[in-house]
Amino acid sequence: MSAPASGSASILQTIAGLFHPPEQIAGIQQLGSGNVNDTFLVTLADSATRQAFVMQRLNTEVFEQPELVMRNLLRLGDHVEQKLAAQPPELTGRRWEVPKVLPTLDDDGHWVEHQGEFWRSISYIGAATTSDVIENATQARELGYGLGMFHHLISDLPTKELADTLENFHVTPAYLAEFDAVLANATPGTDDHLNAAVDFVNARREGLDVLEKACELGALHRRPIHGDPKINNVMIDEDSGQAVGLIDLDTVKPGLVHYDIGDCLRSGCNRLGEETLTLDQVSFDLQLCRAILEGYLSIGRSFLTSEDFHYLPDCIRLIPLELGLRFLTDHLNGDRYFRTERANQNLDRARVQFALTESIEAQWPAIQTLVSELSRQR
Ligand code: GN1
Ligand code: MG
Repeated sequence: MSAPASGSASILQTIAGLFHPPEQIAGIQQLGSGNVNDTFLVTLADSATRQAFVMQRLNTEVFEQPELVMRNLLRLGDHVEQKLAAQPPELTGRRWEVPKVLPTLDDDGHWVEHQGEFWRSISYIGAATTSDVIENATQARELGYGLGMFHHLISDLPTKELADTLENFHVTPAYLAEFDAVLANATPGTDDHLNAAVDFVNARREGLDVLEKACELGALHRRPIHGDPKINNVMIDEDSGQAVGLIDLDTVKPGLVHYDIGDCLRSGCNRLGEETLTLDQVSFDLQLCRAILEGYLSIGRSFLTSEDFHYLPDCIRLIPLELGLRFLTDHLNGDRYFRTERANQNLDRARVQFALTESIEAQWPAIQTLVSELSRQR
């Protein structure tokens, strides 16, 4: 198929037509609110088999080796498909779906490189939705359950079979080093919010290596993880309200389950969501935290060690602090990593994560009590 003359709509049509017969494509629209890749929903006129699929342009500035991302996705898909075929008892009476990589029409490949862009398609999970902001404790429990089930299903996928597609992802000391390098080159700011955010990080340099150190000491071990299990990556069945699967699998790679648990909690326990501008009202909701952890542990209890429990409070504090640091660094660096729609958006996002971190610090004894109470229920 030849390249389109011009215009993004025709490019979308062209690319979609490489994954599905063009005459059956009814529409293409933007999907979701991701900060890194571009995602589109392709609806089909022919409803006999699939009604829609998801098409994505991978951000190759972030994922420098997209072929490895695809290899991981395919490996993960095979593994989980086999597990599901054996009908795991934990899923009895539950729906569980895994987004599948779709082949291209012509040569049975799984992606398209077009004018320097990398495109792939995956199956669409119907009758399920995601939300950017938590709605209630039932949803929180399902969020936790979804992550626990995801971890369970990939727990026996050998890490050596997954490529490291994003070096130092969630390695907080590496983000701190990047922050320092960017800050050293930044012109001194006169913005009070920016200066306060920099001060916030400077006051918290100690202990940012807590999880990596635990890993070096052998207390924690790398396993396959999702990498990005925030609230809008957990699909909830429209009828039952149950979690039916995790999407956005590009960051599946070896890591610590603590990165995932911390990320799920920082996202699920912030009732205002990560784009809020009412900073003074941002707080970490401990009731939601309990609900998410209970949901997670209904599955995760079987594979978490007492060392894993020991480091749970640390990851609850570390991951929002780390994300704030990542947003702040990107702001100082000219917004090259996280997509923005307005000036100072990454600074504001950083401030939200720092407000969440502060709220976590203020509730530290209660968080420790909660985790030790939950760990005793083993
Ligand atoms: C990015 O693209 P998206 O929205 O799924 C980021 C995550 C952050 C998240 C914050 C590969 O995820 O680590 O937690 O933004 N993904 C990557 O919204 O860096
Ligand atoms: Mg993502």
